[in-house]
Amino acid sequence: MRISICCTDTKVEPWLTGLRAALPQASVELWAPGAPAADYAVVWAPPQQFLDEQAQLKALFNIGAGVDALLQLRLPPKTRVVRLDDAGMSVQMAEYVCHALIRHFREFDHYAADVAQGKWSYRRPRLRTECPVGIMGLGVLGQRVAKAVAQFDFPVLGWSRSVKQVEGVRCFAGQTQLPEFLAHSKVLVCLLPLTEDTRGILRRDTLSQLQSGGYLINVARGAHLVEEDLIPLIDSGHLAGATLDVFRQEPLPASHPFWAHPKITVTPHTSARTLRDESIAQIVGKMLACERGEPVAGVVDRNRGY
Ligand code: NDP
Ligand code: OXD
Repeated sequence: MRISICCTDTKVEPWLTGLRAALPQASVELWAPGAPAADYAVVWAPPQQFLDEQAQLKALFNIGAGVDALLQLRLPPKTRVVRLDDAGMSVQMAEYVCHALIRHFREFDHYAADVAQGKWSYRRPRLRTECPVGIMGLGVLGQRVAKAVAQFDFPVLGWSRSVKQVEGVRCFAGQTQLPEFLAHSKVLVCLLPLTEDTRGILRRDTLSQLQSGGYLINVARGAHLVEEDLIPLIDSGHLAGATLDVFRQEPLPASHPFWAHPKITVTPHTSARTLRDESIAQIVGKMLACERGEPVAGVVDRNRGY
């Protein structure tokens, strides 16, 4: 079995060492132009030349959950595209979202500001029943986040493409149920894949449908949000603020108004990092399953876009 690694913006040596150690019988090499044809590839943001040269691949393993950037490239038509399926990301995502939610709900930023001035002050406790959390995307990450949020007794709503039943979650599906889902949500968490259907889904008319005093947590992709629409909604008081981990342009340009806005928290696309050892174990397991002709989880449906 021949495996090619082609990852840009990533330290590749540890992936090479890890894959070689896990598959001693395979030939694992870093790709270079003109390299021999491989059976499988492990990729992150590969150049088009790689895909053009490696048209015979049985499967491409993306070392992330989102495949929006990969699907923009011209892919070999018969190659399966496989994404990471959790691999240690869902617990990180649950931590991140719960942290952002609780920091907002318990007004910890206000307490920090008071304490910084030496003030011992109290705020009126808020009711969880008045803070329903709507999660857009009930996939691997969205369901894990829903479970974590529900453990803090917030009412949880979820929205997906297909109809779902998830314990403890009031589920909505499809475009027709989007207005009802938004109208019943106060905190909105975006965990959708970026597709033609979801690009720009967080915009003035959708965010305006959230309950007044709403809060946005975007941990999916920057292009879900129409960035120009956010600050006016916050400054008008309709939204109380936002926590954003992803941006249309990353790194977020130094002049971007999100950096300085007092009600926007920015983090550098770090809510759920790819964990190398877990990911290598998952990818190797899937390669071996492919060799045995068995089905694997996380195969991307190119028509759906995720
Ligand atoms: P999944 O594919 O498991 O889940 C996607 C969910 O979105 C599914 O519930 C799906 O519905 C729903 N969905 C897709 N299209 C629509 C639509 N048009 N309308 C309504 N619902 C829709 O993905 P993951 O949970 O693994 O990951 C989600 C995204 O999170 C990734 O694509 C990536 O962009 C982002 N991400 C961000 C990270 C970060 O560090 N910031 C880290 C990892 C991922 P259905 O169930 O019906 O198919
Ligand atoms: C991913 C990401 O998609 O890190 O895995 O954004």
